[in-house]
Amino acid sequence: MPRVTLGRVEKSLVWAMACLGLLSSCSQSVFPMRDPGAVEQTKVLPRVLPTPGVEIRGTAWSAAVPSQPLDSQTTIPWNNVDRISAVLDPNNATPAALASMRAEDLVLAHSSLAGAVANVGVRLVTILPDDYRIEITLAAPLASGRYALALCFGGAAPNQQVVFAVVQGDGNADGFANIGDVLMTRSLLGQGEYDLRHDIDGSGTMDSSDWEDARSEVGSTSLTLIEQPVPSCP
Ligand SMILES: [Ca+2]
Ligand SMILES: [Ca+2]
Repeated sequence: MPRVTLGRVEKSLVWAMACLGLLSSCSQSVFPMRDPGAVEQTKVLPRVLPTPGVEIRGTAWSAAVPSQPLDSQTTIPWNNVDRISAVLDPNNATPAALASMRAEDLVLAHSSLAGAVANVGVRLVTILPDDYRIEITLAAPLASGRYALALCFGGAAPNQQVVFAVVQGDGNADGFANIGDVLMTRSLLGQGEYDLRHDIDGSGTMDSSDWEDARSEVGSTSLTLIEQPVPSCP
């Protein structure tokens, strides 16, 4: 039997006939219909990207000192950190969803060295939807203790928490602020070397005020003794 080959015109006619006879399937293949229920099922809650994740800095820091990544394994040694920024996963939040965020959707809870948990006062929340970035300016610098930054989106419990610790003056990152930090700061000063972790005020230079700041923090408690704060959503 001779093989029949369809030309472009014939193929178009066959396609048109198929569409007329099976209108619903044709329209769905050409113009996929969106199931309203499917939109709800795929709705996901915002979460912080692992990289760059959360960054911190002090508004009094030198502009030459870059924001520092928040590493939950390492203490924050600076004594004037009052800004936290986070980049959210674009796969979990649309710019429109971010634009509708409220300041109450972000909660920062603090567990003090004595173990008391309280929400931290926030002065300003800036949301940059196109960059998926949220920026929190605190009412006061972070005191020593453990913190949990929580994202709250309509639920009683946070949908994500980022936990971190502050031990002001802990330049050598061992979890304690003690004489070892003071001696190392003094040694660096003597050698004319700069280390951001020992630049306790983030001024971009090391001088006697950093040494004094480290000395004033001697005796802070190890954070392993502090309970993790549990933020409550509004
Ligand atoms: Ca230390
Ligand atoms: Ca300094």
